Amino acid sequence: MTYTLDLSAENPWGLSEAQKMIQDMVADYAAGPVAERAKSIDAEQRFPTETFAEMADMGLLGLVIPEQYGGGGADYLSYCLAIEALARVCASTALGLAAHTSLVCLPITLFGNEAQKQAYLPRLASGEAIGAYGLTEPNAGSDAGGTQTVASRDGDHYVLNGSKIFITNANVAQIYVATARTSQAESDLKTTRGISAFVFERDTPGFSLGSKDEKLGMRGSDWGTLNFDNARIPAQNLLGDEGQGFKYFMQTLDSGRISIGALALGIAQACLDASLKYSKERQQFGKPIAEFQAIQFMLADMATEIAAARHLVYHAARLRMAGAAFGQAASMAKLYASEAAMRAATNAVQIHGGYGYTKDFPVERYFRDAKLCEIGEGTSEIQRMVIARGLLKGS
Ligand code: COS
Repeated sequence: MTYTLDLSAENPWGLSEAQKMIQDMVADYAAGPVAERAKSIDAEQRFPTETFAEMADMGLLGLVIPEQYGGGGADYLSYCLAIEALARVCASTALGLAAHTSLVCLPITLFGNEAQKQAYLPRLASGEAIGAYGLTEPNAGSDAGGTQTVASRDGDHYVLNGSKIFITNANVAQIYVATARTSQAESDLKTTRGISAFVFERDTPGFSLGSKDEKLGMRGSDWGTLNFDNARIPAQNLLGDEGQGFKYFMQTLDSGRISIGALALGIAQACLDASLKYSKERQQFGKPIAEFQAIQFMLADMATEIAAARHLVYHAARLRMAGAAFGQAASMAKLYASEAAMRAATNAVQIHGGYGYTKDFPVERYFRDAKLCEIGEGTSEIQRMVIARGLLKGS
């Protein structure tokens, strides 16, 4: 597939009519109820169920799911634009939608069989079910291949034992995808080959939810622990082929990282918006602080880094849409955008001074939320590893 960019003053990012429509629709919606709830869901560490019901009605929960399974069939850049627009107002809401979409809807679409797609995608698209993705374990974080959750075959079931931690949407989901080791062969234990992926429901016998941690940021997004205590998952719920789960999950993360880049971009933009407004209003030494070069340089750096991050994020999405290799571009987009968001948030708090350190202004929330982008779906160090490995392989 090829695409032509139609750049103009009104459309500097070369978005299609459909992409602009989705961007505008989500931005309009986000400016209303999502903005109103952002502060309180953060303070109360509450998942905004009502926002997800509204987003389901708008078709946002199934945006990239193919139309034949009840979704919107939108392209990947449209989805990233939606995440960016939400994150500009409430990063927690954007994170919940991103985990549902790129980490659950996508792997079922890409690796599920027809029966699985029909069973799960329409429910995920309509909002009847929210999705959660279980990869991280107490001893398998950056080393995702260190998975210790075990799945033993027992007749027409797999019996799972182990746990997954730091799982976004854990307590609000009805449909989960997770990895477990199906091979205990000595040769497989040291590799990623014995790992398989499963899709299953919340009411699976032996499956339960564990503790909910107190978080620094992204407090309006749910996260928790998945426990498997002889959990019986029907063999037909194996996602794709046995032993291929690690690769499926890595491919899933390649896509997901673009949307985390978009999320970081939204936070960075919110930092710039707030800093511009505040620096024009705040008077010190007889004039607005925006007239001081020290502040102007911070604003200029933010704007420049946001533009660079936007190029990287949109380009990675477009590579994915074009069917080209995009893993390295996704890691670059995620790495740069999340670090740019953290720098923008640090400067936004600095520009706001003492007020920026209080809960009266939103920049302290942006600061706490931005940090997650440097950690979730692969730390900055993991992104650098992926990029460097690609370089050394010559891609
Ligand atoms: N797409 C498809 N296949 C991939 C892949 C990708 N992006 N990345 C790796 N693979 C394949 C490799 O080709 C290799 O296949 P073979 O066994 O056939 O040779 C296999 O998977 C193992 O790859 P590798 O040896 O590179 O695995 P490592 O254990 O070294 O791990 C990293 C690679 C570090 C990149 C991976 O563990 C990772 O991304 N970790 C971070 C996990 C993460 O993001 N966690 C966040 C929580 S999830 S929200």
